[in-house]
Amino acid sequence: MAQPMEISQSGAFVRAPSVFRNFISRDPNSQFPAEPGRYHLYISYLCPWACRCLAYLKLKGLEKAISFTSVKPKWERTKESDEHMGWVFPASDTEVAGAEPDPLNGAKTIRELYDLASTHYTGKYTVPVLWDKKLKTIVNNESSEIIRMFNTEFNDIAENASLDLYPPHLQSQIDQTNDWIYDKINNGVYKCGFARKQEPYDEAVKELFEALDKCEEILSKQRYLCGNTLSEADIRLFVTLIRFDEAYAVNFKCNKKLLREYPNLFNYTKDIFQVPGVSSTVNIDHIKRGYYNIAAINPFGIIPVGPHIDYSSPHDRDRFST
Ligand SMILES: N[C@@H](CCC(=O)N[C@@H](CS)C(=O)NCC(=O)O)C(=O)O
Repeated sequence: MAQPMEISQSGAFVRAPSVFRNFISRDPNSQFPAEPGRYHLYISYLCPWACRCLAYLKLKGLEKAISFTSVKPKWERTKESDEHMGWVFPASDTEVAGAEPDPLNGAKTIRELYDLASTHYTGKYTVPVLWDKKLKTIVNNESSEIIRMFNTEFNDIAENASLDLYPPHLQSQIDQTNDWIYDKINNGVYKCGFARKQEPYDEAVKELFEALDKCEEILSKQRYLCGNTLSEADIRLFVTLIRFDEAYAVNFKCNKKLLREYPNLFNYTKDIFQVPGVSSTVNIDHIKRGYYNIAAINPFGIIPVGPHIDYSSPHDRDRFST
C-alpha cells in the first residue's frame, strides 16, 4: 500500500524498493539451500505481490515443503510508541477466517519480523516475507524474486517439478511483457489509487487502460500472454485482474471500464482462477476488507456490497489449443 515516503512532490505514487534480496539455491552448500520444511512464507491475502508467491507455492506443489501464514486484512497500529500502521497477526485462529497467529516467532506484527531479522532496518514492513526458520531471518521480501526461486530451486522436492513458468525459450518475451504489465497494470492501479493530484492520476489511468486494451487484443488471439502455455507473465497479471472489479475499479478509481466488460480478459481471469491450486490463493473477503480499509482513500471504511463474481463459472478459453 502507500507509506508517506512513497508520495513524490508532484503527488505521484512511487513504490519503494525491497531490501532483503538473498536467494535460496538448490545447491546444498549454499547459504540458503532449498531444504524441505526450512522456509515459511508470510503473506496477506489482500496483497497481489504476496499472492503471486502463494500461487507459485500451490502450482509447484510445495505445500509440504514450505509453510505459510496470512496476517489479518486490515492494517492496525504496529507499536504503541509510534503511529506506524501495518500488517498484524490475529490473536487466535478464529479471529478472522484465513488469518492465523504467527506460528514460528509469536510475532504480533510483520514489523516485528523485520526487527528480528535486522536491528537497523529502516524500510517498509511489507509482505511477502520469505523467512528462514533455521537462521531466523528474512531471506527475501521481493515477490518477483521469490517466484523465480519457487519455480526452479525446489524442483528436487516439488510435487509438480516439471511445471516451468519461466522456460528458457520464453524468458525474454516474459521479461518484456512483465516490464509494461508491472509498470502500467500491477503498479499502475496503485498509481491511480494513491495519486494525490489530478495530473498523475490522469496519466496513470490512461496508461492502465491502454495496457488493458493491449492485453485484451493479445488474448483475443491466444490463450495466454506469451503463447498458448501458462507462464510467469500470466500469474503476474492474474493477481491484479482478480482484484480489479472487487477493489481497484472502485477504491483506486480505475473505473473507465470493468474487467467483466473485457470478454477475453474476463474469461482469461476465470481460466487461471480454475487452474488447480489457484482459487485457494484468492480470498475476496480479505481483499475487500483490506483495500476498503485504507483510511487515506476511504476514511469511513465502508465496504461496497458488490460485485459477487463467480470466477469458477465456465469460460471460453478452451477455444485455443494448448
Ligand atoms: N516489491 C514488493 C512489494 C510488496 C508490497 O508493496 N506489499 C504491500 C502490500 S500489497 C505491503 O506489504 N505494504 C506495507 C507497507 O507499505 O507498509 C514485492 O513485490 O514483493
